[in-house]
Amino acid sequence: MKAFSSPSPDAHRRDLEDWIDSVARLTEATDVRWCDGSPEEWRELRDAMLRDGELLPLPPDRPESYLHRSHPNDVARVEHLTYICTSSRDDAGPNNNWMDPKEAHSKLDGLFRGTMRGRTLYVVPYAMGPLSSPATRFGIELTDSRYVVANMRVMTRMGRAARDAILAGAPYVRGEHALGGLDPERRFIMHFPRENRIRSIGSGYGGNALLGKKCHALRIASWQAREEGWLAEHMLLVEIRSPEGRVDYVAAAFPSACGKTNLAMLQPPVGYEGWSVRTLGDDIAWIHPGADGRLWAINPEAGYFGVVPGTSAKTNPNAFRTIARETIFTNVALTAEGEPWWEGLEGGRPAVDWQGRPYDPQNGPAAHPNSRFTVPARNNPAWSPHSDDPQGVPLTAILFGGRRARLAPLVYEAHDWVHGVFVGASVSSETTAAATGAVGVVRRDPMAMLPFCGYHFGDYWAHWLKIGRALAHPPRIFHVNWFRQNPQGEYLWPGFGENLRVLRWILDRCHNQRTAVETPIGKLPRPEDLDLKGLSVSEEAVRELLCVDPGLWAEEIEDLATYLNRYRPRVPVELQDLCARLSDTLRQQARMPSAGSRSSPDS
Ligand code: OXD
Ligand code: MN
Repeated sequence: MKAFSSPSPDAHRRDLEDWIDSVARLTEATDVRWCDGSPEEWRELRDAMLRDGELLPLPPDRPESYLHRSHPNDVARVEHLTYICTSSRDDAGPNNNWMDPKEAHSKLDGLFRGTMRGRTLYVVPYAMGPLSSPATRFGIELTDSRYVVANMRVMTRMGRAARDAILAGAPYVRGEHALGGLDPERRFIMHFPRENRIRSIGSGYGGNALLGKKCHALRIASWQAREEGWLAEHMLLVEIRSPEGRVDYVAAAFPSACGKTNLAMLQPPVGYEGWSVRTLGDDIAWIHPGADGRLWAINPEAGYFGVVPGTSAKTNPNAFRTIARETIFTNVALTAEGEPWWEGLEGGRPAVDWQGRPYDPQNGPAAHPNSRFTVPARNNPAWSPHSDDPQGVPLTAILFGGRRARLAPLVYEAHDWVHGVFVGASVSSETTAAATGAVGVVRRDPMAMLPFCGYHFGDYWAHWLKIGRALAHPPRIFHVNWFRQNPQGEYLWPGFGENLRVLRWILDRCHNQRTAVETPIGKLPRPEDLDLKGLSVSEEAVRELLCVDPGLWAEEIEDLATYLNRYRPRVPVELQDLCARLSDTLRQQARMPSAGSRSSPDS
């Protein structure tokens, strides 16, 4: 790896150089290396990591794949140590931890000081989005972690082209990352939206350390998006082609562990052979109003950083094939033959757990439940070439969803954009104790953005409303729940590939080809509106899946109103009014005597 020649003396370059110099001086880095993203650079980096045990080789049947083991105290995002630093606390909102920027910088200066003594500071220029897209944004991450460089190389368009664009004057986000001994007491992930700057110390884990992802593409980008009139969302992006050749693009936001990757990589079920479902993105979508009055979306990322456990040829064949090569596994177990192993994988047995200890079930799962794969998106057999379209793809529908055992029906459609924003604001998910089937705690996670929105949620919802008001052809908004259970705690819907049946109804609705039934919470299909051919779901289960219980919903809306009140006075009045009206209607319905106390669309 060689350093690039020194930049020409214009102000932009000087600024950039001064910044890198100041970080190198503060951290006392021994040397500074620009990354160019070339194969030679990767080989050199990889060989050095293999030499030092930072990467472990995997058998040759997994070409170009490696295992990395994190420090056991550093295996997940740390929401309680993640801050938005704005001069006014109100701008960050109750949905974020806040620190005054001056105080934050002085704390971080102390923590960064001397952390790279004897170490190399890597300069990682990257693009979020296809290089030729007007929606694309740039960043530079400074880091002393080779694992971060290796991951950024996969997750972003990293290297020479991004560097050239930045040197030519493109604005960029400044990211500073130091491992800092991985001390949880000295760990902070801080965002300075007014400075386009991120400073992260004390963690080498994905979302804390790969600054292009959650930090840049969601927290900083959501702030920029509000100022510039677009949306930076925690959404998958998927292309669906019907046998008649109709092509639709759908964006969907679900909280963690609700099947975003599975939906993005959906394999059409038996009977849907003429359909094609292709992936554009599994985690983040940047969405812009187009001149044609529609919303257009790009996936700013170039790779997947997905949860490994549960991935199998049965649950997600596309993901399974995607990670067969060129994959960095983080914190999975190994078999006696040295093959990667995780819970949910069919076949094989763990011999060594994710910490490198002989496997002992007493120590918990063999693979860490948050173990990850990092892999280029292009490895996905269902990768959509439209992922590289500079203008993005036009959205037919936006989906919100969560994991609700008893409450939300399989699918419902928002009445209009404002109601859709309300539906997004109501996103929530339950934890379930799988062994007992007991229903757990509800976590409210509006638009699945709770850990990722870089500003006050009240302002965020107002921004969503404003975007919608300007659209001549807004996508329709739906809510889905693949996780509805019967009173015995059994799932009523098979999920996975069969979800295409629900998407089919959704898309037909968008093309005005299906009717729906009005309920207070939105429009629902009748059982006969869903294509259930060849599916062994009982009529009773379907009725249950499409049932809206006004009593439960009245309680839900009350709980939601209490939650929204936390964001007053910035909650848009439209949402408050909607909440109040819906609450009245549901309460009235819930008080109706016997027969009317449960309303389902076919009753
Ligand atoms: C992720 C997350 O890792 O949302 O994508 O937690
Ligand atoms: Mn995510």
